[in-house]
Amino acid sequence: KRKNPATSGNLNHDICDFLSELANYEKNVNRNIHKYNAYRKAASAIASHSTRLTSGEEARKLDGVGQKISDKINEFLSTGKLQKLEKIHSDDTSTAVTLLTRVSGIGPAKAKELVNDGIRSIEDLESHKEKLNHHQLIGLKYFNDFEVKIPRSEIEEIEAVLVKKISDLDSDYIVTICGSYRRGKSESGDIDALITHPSFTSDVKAKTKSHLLKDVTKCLEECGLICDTLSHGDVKFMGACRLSEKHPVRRLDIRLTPQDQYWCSILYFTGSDMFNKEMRTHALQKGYTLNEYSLRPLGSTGVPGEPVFLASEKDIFEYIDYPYKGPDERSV
Ligand code: DCP
Ligand code: MG
Ligand code: MN
Repeated sequence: KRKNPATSGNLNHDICDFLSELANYEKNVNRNIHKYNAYRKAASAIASHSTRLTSGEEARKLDGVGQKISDKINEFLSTGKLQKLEKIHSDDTSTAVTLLTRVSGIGPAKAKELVNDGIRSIEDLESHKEKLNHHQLIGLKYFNDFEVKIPRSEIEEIEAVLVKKISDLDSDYIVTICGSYRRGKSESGDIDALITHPSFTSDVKAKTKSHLLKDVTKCLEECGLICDTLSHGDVKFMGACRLSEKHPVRRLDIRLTPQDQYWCSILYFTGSDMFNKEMRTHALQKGYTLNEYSLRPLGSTGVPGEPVFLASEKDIFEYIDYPYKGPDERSV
């Protein structure tokens, strides 16, 4: 039986760490999403392995670990380091690109562009703010705060404020904190709030209901929880919040979902992203297409039909014949 990494220690965390670092390098520096996914898949399989790996060959037996990664594990186990990583660390351009992508709103392409312009540090960014858009400026302003993980207890407090303020506004709203918090993690990178309201269904244009999200963000701004906005659309808010002056500023994402798409949204927004990927692949094998909005059967020509009616998250698993996993079993 697989151990749940959300609740138990990972005996191979050093191996997972170097695989994650290689994954980020592939994403941010080489912009190779395939390799990024391959390293992450291997890291996640190894993270849920219940014993300490003693060789690459042993790791090779796990789903997602191929020969190249197996060789790297052998090198790491015998020398305590990795030539490939040593080389990456000694490369100034890679180091600078990796650093700049840690700023919220700066992606791999923008980071490369900045490095090409001679910008290599956070201090350099501070003196070239004209190169940054609104989101990136807020990312820079809270660079240190956003890097700090959010303890579960603090999200519980933020959840209480969100639920109280939003239900005072209109008791018909339903608020659910998703993301790693819903998966039971003891700390999270940000707060992912999903809201729905009975007056918003998929047959009405999001534009005509965008006040539902605006009213919420306005109210949370007025009570001092939201302190900055990165972006604000009809159904998606990205911003920053803080419980008090004494707390770090935290990243807050809020999504407004039509009521009839609630179960697919909650499944999507709970993740993990790799779990979603796996589940969508499984759905396709069973003749369904699954996304954050709906589950639809694929006809013989591959054209999606009407969304199936769902009354729970469990229904989605049942339709595609996928063994049910509770949120705390979805961190892989
Ligand atoms: N998501 C996804 N694919 C992506 C990004 C996100 O499926 N490329 C979904 C699954 C995630 C959820 O959205 O769990 C929230 O995204 P986050 O980036 O906030 O990730 P987590 O909440 O899982 O982790 P963290 O603690 O880092 O916030
Ligand atoms: Mg999150
Ligand atoms: Mn998020």
